[in-house]
Amino acid sequence: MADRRFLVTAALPYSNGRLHVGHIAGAYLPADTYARYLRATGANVRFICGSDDNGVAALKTAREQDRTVEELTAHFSRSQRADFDGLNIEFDIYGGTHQPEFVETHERLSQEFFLRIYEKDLFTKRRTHQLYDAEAGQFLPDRFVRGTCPHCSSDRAFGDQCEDCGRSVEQNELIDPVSMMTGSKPELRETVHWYLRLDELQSRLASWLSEKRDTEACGAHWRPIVLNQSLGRIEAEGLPERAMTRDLTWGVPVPLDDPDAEGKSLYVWFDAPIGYVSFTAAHCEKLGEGAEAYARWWKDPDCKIVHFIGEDNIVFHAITWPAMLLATHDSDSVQGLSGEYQLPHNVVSNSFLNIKFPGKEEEKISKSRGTAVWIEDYLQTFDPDPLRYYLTAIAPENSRAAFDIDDFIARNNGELVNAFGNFINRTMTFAHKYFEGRVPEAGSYKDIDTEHIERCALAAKRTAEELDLCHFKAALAEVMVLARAGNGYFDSTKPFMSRKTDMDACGRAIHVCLRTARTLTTLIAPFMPSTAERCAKMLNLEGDWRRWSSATDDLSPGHALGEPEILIKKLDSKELFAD
Ligand code: B3M
Ligand code: ZN
Repeated sequence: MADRRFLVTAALPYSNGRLHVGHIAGAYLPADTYARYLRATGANVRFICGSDDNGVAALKTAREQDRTVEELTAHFSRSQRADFDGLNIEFDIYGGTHQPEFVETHERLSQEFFLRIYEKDLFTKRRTHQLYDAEAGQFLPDRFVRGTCPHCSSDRAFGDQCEDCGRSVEQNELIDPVSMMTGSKPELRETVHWYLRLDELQSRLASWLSEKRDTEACGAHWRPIVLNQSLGRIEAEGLPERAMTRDLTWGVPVPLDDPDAEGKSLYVWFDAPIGYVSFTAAHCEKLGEGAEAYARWWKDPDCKIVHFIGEDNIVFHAITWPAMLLATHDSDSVQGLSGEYQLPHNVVSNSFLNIKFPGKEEEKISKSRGTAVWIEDYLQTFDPDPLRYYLTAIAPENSRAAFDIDDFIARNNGELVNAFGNFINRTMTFAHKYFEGRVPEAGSYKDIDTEHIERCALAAKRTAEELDLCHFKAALAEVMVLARAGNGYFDSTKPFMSRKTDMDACGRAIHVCLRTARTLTTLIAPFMPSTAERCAKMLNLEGDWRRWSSATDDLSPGHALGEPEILIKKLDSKELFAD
């Protein structure tokens, strides 16, 4: 098979807080599931993530918590990484745009990127007026200023975006702006910034995005929410120039030999996506390939780049970032020629996740109101897989969904324990009890057996088709259909009866059940990796059992099985919120 290559990324979390279930459902879990699946199909995959350390978010939290921004971001970059580890979200590299190990390569690549666009004449230098806090002696970019939203009149709007309606806001449009530094009323002062000529790039972007409406032609399924938001934005308002620099000293310094560039950094949304590139470079370096080997992943049309993000990041990944990539091209080719930065093959976005506590109404996840389930807390009591299962089963793929605590417990104890766990356990215990822990002979299959074996193959095929389209929820449902079919087969063939009257029939049924368990092991692996490992151990599978094409392999009669153990435990909701 030709070398199929994929570069998979998950949005870089701001390193100024902890991670909750909404973050995981939004970008990280689907990305991990996808990377695991691609690997199982034999593809060559790099899975990249790391912390977004620059910009105002971290600076503001550091001020509030009276810590240095370096210390704060190092702390959260580490703790978020531990959360991912605990959930078996396995990146090839976890970088950090301002972490000591990565900052040098990151700054170099970000500055090269900026200069490349500068040379292409796609920045406009502009003298503008921006909000300035005279008491603090500094400009107030982005979230350093708060006010009333010009679109929806909410008072939870900041200098970049409104928390309530989600629309982007220019700081000069804010009504009654207040400085987040001192609480004072800011004044307007003159400053200079570099604006990306999105207007110049707009028509190429629009035609590139429009092609994505045709799944057949572009070979990827772009979710409607991504296309509607990005194309909708272009069609409704056109693309104005956007400032890509800020009056801040925390970040990547603007690499221009110009007195106006002094004390300025690149806008965090300019350098953050370049983090995907610089962490790829750091990984190549780590492997001894040299940093420049990143080009093999980023500038080669044979490698497919897939970004996983949450809905609030759509415009940045489907418009601004592709615009930046296009802006570096020599050619007019929309996708980019070999040797030029490739545009994403897909941008996969989920909607937000709400939360529903027992006895309460569904509500938004909010840090300040304490309505979140933190990963750190969850992992203190539970295994990662029940959460991975639930967040995929309810994935907010096309609309909002809610993490409902009662439903989480009910689905674990109902679907996972009853359908999946029960099937594996009854099969394993039966084989141990009546076949000395070995795979019995199949003899010759009857119709019911052949039909069931065909169902296993069909499940493998359907699950793969859904995963190829990034329909994770539907893919997991296919796996569960097979688990239920396994129980149905067990019930209909009644090995518990035939063992008294017809040992051949009994052996055949258990053989087919063990084969089904073998298939389920491979199919569940991208979703629930540690459960799959335990299944593989119980079945005593050797070799690359995660390989998708091996899912329907038969088991040899006489093959010795491992020790049976309870695969999935029942959960009690009290454990989750015993505070
Ligand atoms: N840190 C925003 C966020 O966490 C941002 C993502 C960057 S991806 C390049 O919502
Ligand atoms: Zn608003």
